[in-house]
Amino acid sequence: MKYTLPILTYAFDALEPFIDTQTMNIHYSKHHQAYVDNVNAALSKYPEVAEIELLELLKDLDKVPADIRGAVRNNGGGHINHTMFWEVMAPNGKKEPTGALLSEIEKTFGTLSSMKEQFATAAKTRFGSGWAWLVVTADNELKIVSTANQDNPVSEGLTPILGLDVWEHAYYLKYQNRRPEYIEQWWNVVNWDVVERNFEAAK
Ligand code: MN3
Repeated sequence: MKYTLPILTYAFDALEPFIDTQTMNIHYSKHHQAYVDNVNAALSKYPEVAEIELLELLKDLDKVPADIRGAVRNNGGGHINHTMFWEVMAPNGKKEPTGALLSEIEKTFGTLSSMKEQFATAAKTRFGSGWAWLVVTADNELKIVSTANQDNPVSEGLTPILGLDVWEHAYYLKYQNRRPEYIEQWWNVVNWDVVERNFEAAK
């Protein structure tokens, strides 16, 4: 058992009313746990590959034997993606970016609200299951991208600093088919302290 669920620093009901208790509970205890269990099971077949950090494997999936590559991509990605997702949310986090990150957002997108709008568009238009991301490129620039399934931007040479899960399991119990409303409400629980820290680490 190499990988385990990360410790949640807040209770399942802490993000109410924006993210409901039941969704948090099932999402963390069932969905994320399944990604952890499945990536551990896949990697157990290749102890020498299991020695390599998951993030390094996702950066270069060719390092992963073909018969477990899909399992590592999907479940390893699921583990890494959800770990970031829990971290970038908090009940009483910093509500807006400031400092270097805000400057960079304004330089790239004009305004914070224009960045949020572009991010929301990426999240809304991701067909089926996937994620929207704010990433830092290899040229140290901010960019908004979306990925399918549990793909992580590191596989494309990008460093994510903020990620939003738009799989239906992330919002359906509360928002049903209203993904745009979920996206809009989600900004209320984003913890910009952590996004700023991710930005500093990515540069
Ligand atoms: Mn999810």
